Amino acid sequence: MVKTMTAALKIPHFGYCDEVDLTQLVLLRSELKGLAEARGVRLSYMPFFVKGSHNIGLAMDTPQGLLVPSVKNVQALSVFEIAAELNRLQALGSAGQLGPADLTGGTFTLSNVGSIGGTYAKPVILPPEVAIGALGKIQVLPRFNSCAELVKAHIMSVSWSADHRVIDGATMSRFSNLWCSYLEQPSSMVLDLK
Ligand code: CAO
Repeated sequence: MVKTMTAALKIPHFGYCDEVDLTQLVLLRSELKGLAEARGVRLSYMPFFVKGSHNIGLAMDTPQGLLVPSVKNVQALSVFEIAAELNRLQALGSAGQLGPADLTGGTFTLSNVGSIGGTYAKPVILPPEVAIGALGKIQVLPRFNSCAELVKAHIMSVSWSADHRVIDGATMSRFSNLWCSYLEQPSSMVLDLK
């Protein structure tokens, strides 16, 4: 952690925050959670957040401190397979048994600090990666829908950091909009799933 975070300080960080309405995803997960459990896998929200085209590193709070194992080639895995892989990494992390194969090769990191608490963060990039996202706690908050009606919404904030030598603000904004749109309308994710 000392070596990588010191190296990270050389990166000019660009920060970008937004909120995502997870109301439909909360409903979808509640429908799928029992099905996954019947097949021996605990399904949290992370497998939905992770589903992209990368080796997604997951910041993990373990008895040995911060570790970042990665789920490899998430584009080729189903949400269920990502959940199973995350369960495996979490079990190894808790037992202090994560090895070099799991701890190397990440291309993008997500830090779900919201599983402990907090709304916004200023995540530090894990070199040689060029971007990272921190996820806040999912909160039930009042929001207006497209018909200007007040509704109960499940809101999560996301805080991205990007290496401004490689990624500009507009690119980060377009990426964030796309990521949020998949999670706000999880049925659209199903259409593109492989
Ligand atoms: N908001 C609300 N609830 C959340 C949540 C969030 N952002 N994230 C997780 N939860 C819920 C889960 O859904 C789960 O509830 P259920 O029992 O209903 O499924 C419960 O909290 C526990 O989830 P979990 O933490 O075991 O699993 P996960 O897949 O969501 O997260 C992991 C896995 C490894 C990312 C997480 O355990 C962890 O270690 N987080 C800390 C990361 C960290 O330390 N970041 C800082 C890095 S900089 O030092």
